[in-house]
Amino acid sequence: MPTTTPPAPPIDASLIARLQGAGQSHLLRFAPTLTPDRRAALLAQIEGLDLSAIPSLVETYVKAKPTFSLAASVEPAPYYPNNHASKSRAWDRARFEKAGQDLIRAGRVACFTVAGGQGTRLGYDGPKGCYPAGAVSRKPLFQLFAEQILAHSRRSGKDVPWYVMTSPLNHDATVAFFRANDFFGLPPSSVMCFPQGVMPSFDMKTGRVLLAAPDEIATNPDGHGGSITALHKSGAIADMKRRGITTLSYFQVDNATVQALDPAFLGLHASAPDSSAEMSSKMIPKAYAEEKLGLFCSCNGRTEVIEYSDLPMDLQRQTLPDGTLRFLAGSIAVHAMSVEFIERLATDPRFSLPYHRAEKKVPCIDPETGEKVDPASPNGVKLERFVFDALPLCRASIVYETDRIEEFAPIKNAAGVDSPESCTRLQTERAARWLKAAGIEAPLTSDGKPDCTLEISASTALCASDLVSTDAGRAAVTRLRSSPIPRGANILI
Ligand code: UD2
Repeated sequence: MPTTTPPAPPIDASLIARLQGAGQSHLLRFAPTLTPDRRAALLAQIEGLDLSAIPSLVETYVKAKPTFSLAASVEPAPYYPNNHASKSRAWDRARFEKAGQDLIRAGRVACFTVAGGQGTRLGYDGPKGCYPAGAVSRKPLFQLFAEQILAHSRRSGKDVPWYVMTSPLNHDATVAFFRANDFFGLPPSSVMCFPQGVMPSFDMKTGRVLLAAPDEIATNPDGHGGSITALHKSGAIADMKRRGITTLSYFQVDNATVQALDPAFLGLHASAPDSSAEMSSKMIPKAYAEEKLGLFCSCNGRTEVIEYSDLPMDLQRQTLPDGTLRFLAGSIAVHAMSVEFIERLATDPRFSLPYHRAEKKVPCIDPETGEKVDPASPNGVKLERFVFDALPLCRASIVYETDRIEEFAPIKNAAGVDSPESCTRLQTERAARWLKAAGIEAPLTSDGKPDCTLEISASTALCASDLVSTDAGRAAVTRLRSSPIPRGANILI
């Protein structure tokens, strides 16, 4: 007997009405031509949209370009200087380092990596965490972080759980990568990957949601600010509470030299007198006024990050009498966050972070003809939320200065600034600096830069002092003493 596919059930009239009300009826244009399965998938995707919010999003962010309004009072945010003996603000490093170590030893700290970005600038086909970033070893970014987490876990005698936020676009590939690499030696039960939410991408001219295919809405990850909701929805917060985790060490997947856990920073976050222990941040001094880093500012008395594109350039160029930039504190997107703070925000029905608008090229189909469109110039608007917009929601928030060579070697672009090449150079400079402090000289070029490529594994040292204070560090230094580093060498230490 010939079998026939049963006709797809009619589309719910209330959905049709809601789509009409939101100006998005075109999303069903191809529904009659779809197989029941594909039609069901499209309808599920449409049901996942907050249709009632779309008209105002379109008016505010797509058809208009919201302008940034500067607070009445904008001052540079105060910060704890890297040099704890600094005259500007001395602080007791040993005390706060111990407080941070105690938190890690008590099993209260977990790492949290945001890895849901699309990595379009790098042009790498895969989750960015899989990118081979080790200067010598070519270890992937995920492995560089995993090895730090493992080293901290071994030293503290406590598992440090690791939460990794992916996006629906790279989740399966990320999980497969961890599995294929046996979680880089971490207990699989200590690694939790969960996808963030998505936003529909909009047609820049009409405000209509773009279709990626007749049966699929074009979407984009909802920004690292989506992490607050995703941590809650995914069950990650519940998991943290079960494990007794109180504090998250937040960092981006693109920074090869980030300190996955920094005891001094965690200690300041948890117990500095001016910290609410809700959300704290690390900064590096900007190298020059135009450097593209968000800036820590104190706006009407509250610490905030203002994107470099929003803070007027005349303010960014202001200098102090000694010539340093007045607005110096650039964000490297490293935060400490309390689990309680995230849960409080995520479960508050009034909680919402602002959207930021970006014009992008979004491949799609023509909603009239169904023909593929591969735009040569931006045709779409993507809306994202930024996690640092949660800073003003803290009761108080502190900023801690770190050192660029010690922990900021991001991979963002295929070449030039923040590229694999600059990341390799920075890893080498950091390794040469650590070795020098331990009495080992790397060969130098005439301009004083290392004339070799170096990488120090986290299992050898997590910081410069480990090279003289741990067995693994001392053994590495002894080996290098007996066979000095040749010019042009590639050495994994
Ligand atoms: C970010 C900061 C910038 C500075 C810089 C330091 C913003 C807007 N700007 O610039 O001020 O601190 O980093 O390196 O954040 N991600 C997700 N989901 C998303 C989008 C991004 O997980 O939906 C992750 C992404 O995988 C990456 C990180 O967030 O780890 C940064 O994303 P980006 O590349 O959009 O930010 P970037 O480099 O422009």
